[in-house]
Amino acid sequence: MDVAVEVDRNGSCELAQVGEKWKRGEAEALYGLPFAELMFRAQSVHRDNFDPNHVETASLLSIKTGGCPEDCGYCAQSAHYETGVKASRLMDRADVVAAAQRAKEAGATRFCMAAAWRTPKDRDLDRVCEMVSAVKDLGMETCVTLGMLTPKQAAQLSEAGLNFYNHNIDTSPEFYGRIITTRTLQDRIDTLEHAREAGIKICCGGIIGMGERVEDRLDMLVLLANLRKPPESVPINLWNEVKGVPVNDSAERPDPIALVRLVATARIMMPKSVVRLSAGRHDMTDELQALCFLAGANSIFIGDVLLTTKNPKADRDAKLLTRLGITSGLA
Ligand code: SAM
Ligand code: DTB
Ligand code: SF4
Repeated sequence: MDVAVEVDRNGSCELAQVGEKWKRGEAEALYGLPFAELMFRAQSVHRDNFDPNHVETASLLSIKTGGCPEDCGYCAQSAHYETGVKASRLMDRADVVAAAQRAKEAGATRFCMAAAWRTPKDRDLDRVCEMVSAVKDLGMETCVTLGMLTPKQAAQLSEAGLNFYNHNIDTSPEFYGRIITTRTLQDRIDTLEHAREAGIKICCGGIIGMGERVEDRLDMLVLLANLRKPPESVPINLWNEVKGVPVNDSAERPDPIALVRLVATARIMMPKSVVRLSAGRHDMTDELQALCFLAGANSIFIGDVLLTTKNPKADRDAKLLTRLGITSGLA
């Protein structure tokens, strides 16, 4: 699938794609509704498609940290920036399986293994496939995020039993070039297609709080919703501050209500997708997270760390979900 960005005379950006379903104007109209109206619509869609009192719990493990050749301007693991993150080698399978077992005991139903690669080497992919099969044997859903994939690599992961591939578009087509120069948005769409073709479910979303405009956030949702099939999982990450990366120069904390509006808009535009309130929860109040769940977010990462940055402690998450009467792997 090709993604073409056309910016018309009014400055609006249209994504020309096969089977285009959503236009930016429609996303803007939803996003700009009076808050109560937007929330009512989002909750109605949520109830029609999910149990509104349930949140999915996933756990992350960085199986290969740092030293990444890509220049993603938000990331602690890029070799282009001095962030203080030490590069490490691919973990041993036994250590990964032990971490997955601990995550399962802590209440995670999905285990996501992340590697700071541009694209996996064949030898490394063989090892990751063994990890996927072993984690699956624990009875957990499996997800990996390894950078760009060829169709053959995607097929190999599928053969190993992989459930989800995480590969984010990160931001709008217009803002993308300000954040990453070492691979294109089209490269990312191609990888998503390879994973889909191989029968793997897609986990794809992005980040807010990198200096982008609200229009960029909406264009990101438009692109996701217009994919041949919207991603089964949509992670919405609030940029977690990392010292030493270029995003620091333009990052401004988004208005919390803007985050809730974006989650609600995502819920309406992608009714059947699980929307994950992903990075950034550590610095969110309980009240903001509760509003995001009301707006239709129905997945979180649990565990004290994400990849290199902080996540809320398990007891804080368990207490919050209990206070809200939300069922999850935690309670
Ligand atoms: N290297 C692989 C890739 O980029 O395809 C996988 C790992 S990468 C860390 C996965 C995603 O985490 C990124 O696409 C980005 O959306 C998100 N991410 C990375 N650093 C972040 C940060 N500081 N705050 C919020 N989200 C972040
Ligand atoms: C996603 O969208 N968020 C996760 C997961 N996919 C791999 C990663 C968040 C990383 C936050 C920054 C860090 O801890 O380094
Ligand atoms: Fe590398 Fe992924 Fe970080 Fe980009 S986001 S620098 S590809 S680890």
